[in-house]
Amino acid sequence: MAIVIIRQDNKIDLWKNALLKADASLKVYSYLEEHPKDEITMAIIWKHPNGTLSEYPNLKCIASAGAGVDYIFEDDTRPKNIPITRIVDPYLASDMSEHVLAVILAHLKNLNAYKIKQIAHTWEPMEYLRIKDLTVGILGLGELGALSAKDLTHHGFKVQGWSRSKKIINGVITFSGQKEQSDFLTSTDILVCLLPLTPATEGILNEQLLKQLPKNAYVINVARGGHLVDEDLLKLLETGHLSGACLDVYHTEPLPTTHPFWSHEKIHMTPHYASVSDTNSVIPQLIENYKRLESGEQLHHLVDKEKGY
Ligand code: NDP
Ligand code: OXD
Repeated sequence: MAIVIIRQDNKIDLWKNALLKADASLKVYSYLEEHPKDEITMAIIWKHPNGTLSEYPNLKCIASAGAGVDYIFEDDTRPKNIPITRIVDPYLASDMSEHVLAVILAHLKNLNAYKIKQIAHTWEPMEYLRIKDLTVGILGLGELGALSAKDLTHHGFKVQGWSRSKKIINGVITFSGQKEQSDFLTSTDILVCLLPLTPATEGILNEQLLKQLPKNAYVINVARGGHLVDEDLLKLLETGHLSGACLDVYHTEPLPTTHPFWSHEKIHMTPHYASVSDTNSVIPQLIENYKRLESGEQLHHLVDKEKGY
């Protein structure tokens, strides 16, 4: 049994060292080094090159190193009959919650608009918004969305959320399914997308949905670029229906330098770094699953392949 790490950023050594530090007896390889492919039973991956997963004849589990698994389903050459797991981690959830709070407060206090004015040497006070007057609506009440929702209530926001199945979260008004979507949208001033990207949610942030938000609503997409129809966002910012947006994720990452989002005054961008798996925190769950693979026990944090998340 052995583990291969497959990712295209510069973090392979970080992950390999963290695994070995946690358990020196593990056999861990980078997919870029010489390694015995028939010994690999677990692949710990993040945005792997398509095709690489099919090189391991005895692979028993695909473990996403992040919460999202959309990129795995996009690879049609992946082995389809083995389990996929994902990361569920308290820091991943609290880092996201802190990011969402920071973005919302920056919006309320016009911090990004002031930065633009500062660069132009313009002294121009702007009206600000108050927490007590605003309802934040969160699309997706899973591991990340539910914590964000709870945390925002502690700061005094009115909070509501929408998910596939009905949820009960203290202090949060919950909506579920297509039938309740409109009621959720029409009463949401700040919309936060924390849905997984699946065929059912692709392009969900489109004109038809965003137009149901009240005028001057603000949109935060921290889920996946594929949720947003870029042209529809630009159009609704242009018409003034939306007051602004903060985006962490994009159709193509890094976002091509020619994309209109880069220079849009009402769009605040971050580079897909709202919340990132902390190796020290998530390695124990990966090793636990690796041991479970060996003993044939049920794995933790399994992805439902039917639902795609
Ligand atoms: P979960 O799987 O725990 O939660 C997903 C939520 O979305 C659930 O409440 C689910 O409903 C709901 N949902 C899924 N499909 C639908 C649908 N068709 N209609 C309505 N609701 C739906 O995911 P996480 O909270 O762990 O993560 C969410 C996403 O956040 C990830 O998939 C990833 O893309 C993104 N992410 C982004 C990061 C960043 O840095 N920008 C970092 C980490 C994650 P139900 O509960 O009923 O199943
Ligand atoms: C994730 C991410 O899904 O970083 O974990 O986007």
